[in-house]
Amino acid sequence: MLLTCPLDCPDACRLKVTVARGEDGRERAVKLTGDAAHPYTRGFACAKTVHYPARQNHPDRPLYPLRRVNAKTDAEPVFERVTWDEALDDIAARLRTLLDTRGPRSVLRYNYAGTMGLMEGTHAHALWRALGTPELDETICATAGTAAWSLGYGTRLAVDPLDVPHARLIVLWGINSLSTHSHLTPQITAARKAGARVICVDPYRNRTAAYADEHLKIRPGTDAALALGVMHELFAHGWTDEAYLAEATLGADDLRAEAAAWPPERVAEVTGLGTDEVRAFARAIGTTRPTYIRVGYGMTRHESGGTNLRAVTLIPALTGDWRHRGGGCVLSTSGAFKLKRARLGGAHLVRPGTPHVNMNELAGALRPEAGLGALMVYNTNPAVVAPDASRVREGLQRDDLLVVVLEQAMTETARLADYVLPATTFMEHADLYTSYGHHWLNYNPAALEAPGEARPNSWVFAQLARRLGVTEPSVYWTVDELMAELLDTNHPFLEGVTHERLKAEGSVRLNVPEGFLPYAHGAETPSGRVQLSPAPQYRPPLAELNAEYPLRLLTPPAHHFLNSTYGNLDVLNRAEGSEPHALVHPEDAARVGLEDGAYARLRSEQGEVRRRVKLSAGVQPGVVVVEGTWWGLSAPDGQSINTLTAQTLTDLGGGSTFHNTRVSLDPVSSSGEASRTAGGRLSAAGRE
Ligand SMILES: Nc1nc2c(c(=O)[nH]1)N[C@H]1C(S)=C(S)[C@@H](COP(=O)(O)OP(=O)(O)OC[C@H]3O[C@@H](n4cnc5c(=O)[nH]c(N)nc54)[C@H](O)[C@@H]3O)O[C@H]1N2
Ligand SMILES: Nc1nc2c(c(=O)[nH]1)N[C@H]1C(S)=C(S)[C@@H](COP(=O)(O)OP(=O)(O)OC[C@H]3O[C@@H](n4cnc5c(=O)[nH]c(N)nc54)[C@H](O)[C@@H]3O)O[C@H]1N2
Ligand code: SF4
Ligand SMILES: [Mo]
Repeated sequence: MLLTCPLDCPDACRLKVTVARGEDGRERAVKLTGDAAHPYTRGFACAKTVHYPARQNHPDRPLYPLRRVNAKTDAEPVFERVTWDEALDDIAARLRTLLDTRGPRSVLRYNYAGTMGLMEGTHAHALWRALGTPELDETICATAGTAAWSLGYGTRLAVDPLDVPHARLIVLWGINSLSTHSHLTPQITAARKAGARVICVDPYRNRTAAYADEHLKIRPGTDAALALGVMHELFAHGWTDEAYLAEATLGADDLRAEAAAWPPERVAEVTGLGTDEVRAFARAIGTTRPTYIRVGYGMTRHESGGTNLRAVTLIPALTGDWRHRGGGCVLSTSGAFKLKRARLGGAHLVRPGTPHVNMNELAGALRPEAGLGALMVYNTNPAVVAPDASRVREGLQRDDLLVVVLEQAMTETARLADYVLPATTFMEHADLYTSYGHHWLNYNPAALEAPGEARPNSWVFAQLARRLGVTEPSVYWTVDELMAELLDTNHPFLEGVTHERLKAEGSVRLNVPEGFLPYAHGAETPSGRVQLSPAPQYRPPLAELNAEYPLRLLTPPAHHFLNSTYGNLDVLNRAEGSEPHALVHPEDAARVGLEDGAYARLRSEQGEVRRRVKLSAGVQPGVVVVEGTWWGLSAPDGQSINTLTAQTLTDLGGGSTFHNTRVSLDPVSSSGEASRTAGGRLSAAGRE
């Protein structure tokens, strides 16, 4: 069968899933590859999702509603199996009491993009909005980038990824695309075969840097300086497209004035690059048409991350690359999915004055004085992925806080729950999927019977809604009703993209024109032009490095993980080196007497972890890289890397700053316990 991958990844692949009937008569997924007929998936699934069947059939997967019977502060959780009615009646009663006595402020939904499904992801919020609980600002990943993009361009539109082979220069800037957007690689390779050069801008030699023709090993957080330096050269050498600037932009003079202050020498000083490197980079961009710049979220995860990204994304407005097929800049294709979203997720139910909680500030929201009585967690694993994770865990452990976790896996968040409610996977529920890396809209039917008593989020929330007396109809919509609503639009991009076709074909290309040039004549901003002013300005990090914290920690995604989704699979943990490693430059290691393979203590203002050191000349001196949000259970000290990260927000969009932590590094005398294998251990009572 063919299904779309639901994970938080730009590729939204079409997957070919092979099923086999087990001895119990139930069909299970046994093998997974990519659909060879899909023009973007091109027959391969990534190194991680080929193992999805093992995750779905994992022996520790929760299959029945579970109630915690021991204290949440005990090291090993003990759960007992209860019926759905027992669980739902008790949860609904406790929510009712909180809503009546302490008001909707006392209940918080906490969710992210564990599934990108519009039904099981976004629309699941409708119940909470009908109840008037606080709005969760979903800022952990993309909002700094989104806010930055919208200042310049309005909606996030993008070059068609199938047009990348037209580009003659490809700049991969703050994106480890070979790992995190792997289906872009065949497109880049095609461009390269046709003569394109590939440059990667990243503080360390990741897989993408190793693949590229050139790697600019930039100092973290300094991209605005490099972008302004490129602009300096574009203006100075007359490499700007004056016709485009006049027709399609506003504020070029402002940008010209700011860029004038950034000659290559100054850029080199700030970014750590060589003056000649900066000059050559600017020349390449200035003199190669089309230039395609693919940005990721990496450079946004800093205090000035929004501005840094905005500076980079404005470069093609100067070169006029937006007029050339395959040229321009891409953050996300998501703006092309012009669905009717007014009632998606109950957006129309949000009342004025509803309090907001920024999801990056969960640790703060869980402090007793913040007044929360219940946390409803779905599609996310905050005990591992949220900043300041040890405080998040302390909060989840409060005995006066009801923690309900809807999950497919016995995650560390689930292990801290009062109730674990077993969730279905994308093969077991129907849903609709957009993409942020291509232009296909996708539909999955419920292809496999759910094991045990696993249920979709939408089923659980409809059951709770009934018990809470909610009458708002959108809370009870089926997938078909949601699809009908979303497709009820006359936007040309959705012309011919019908319910019937989605069900019959599974993946339907938006009606985006062939050779789409999204900003060739302007942008979807209030003025209709690309907005270049106010000119972005470089700001050094507020938290400067000092004697106590001399190093900057980056914590980017791992090749074999998808955030924490695969952290319980031994095969993928092994592929990543069996335990998390800290990549350290030999000079930094020598300074404190650390050798390759030794254990080190990394300490930040938030906490400390123990990690095995891997020496690497591919890292900037002064920078430490720990790839992957490993489960704490797989780390030598049981801690998530987010024990070190802070709730600090970005300049735009209230985003996360995961690559901006200052740390110290010291040897530890004992080697630490041997790495443990992840996989939540269920008590006997919890298992069938
Ligand atoms: N294999 C794999 N794929 C994934 C994921 C995964 O966990 N694993 N996660 C998915 C998700 S949710 C997302 S959001 C995307 C994220 O995918 P990306 O956008 O690729 O990841 P980022 O964390 O944003 O980091 C990208 C790169 O930015 C670099 N970087 C950090 N700071 C700076 C800086 O100041 N300047 C510059 N120029 N570069 C910097 C990092 O070193 C890193 O190599 O990937 C998705 N795909
Ligand atoms: N240090 C550091 N931390 C980071 C990052 C980083 O680069 N560095 N990256 C950040 C980024 S970009 C992101 S997007 C976040 C991601 O963090 P999360 O959104 O928490 O993503 P995952 O860790 O993949 O966990 C998703 C969970 O959702 C569950 N799930 C999936 N589908 C369903 C479903 O249908 N129903 C239910 N009930 N559950 C489901 C999965 O089983 C899984 O446990 O992490 C952030 N954290
Ligand atoms: S995680 Fe991304 S690359 Fe891997 S199968 Fe899913 S959509 Fe494709
Ligand atoms: Mo993300």
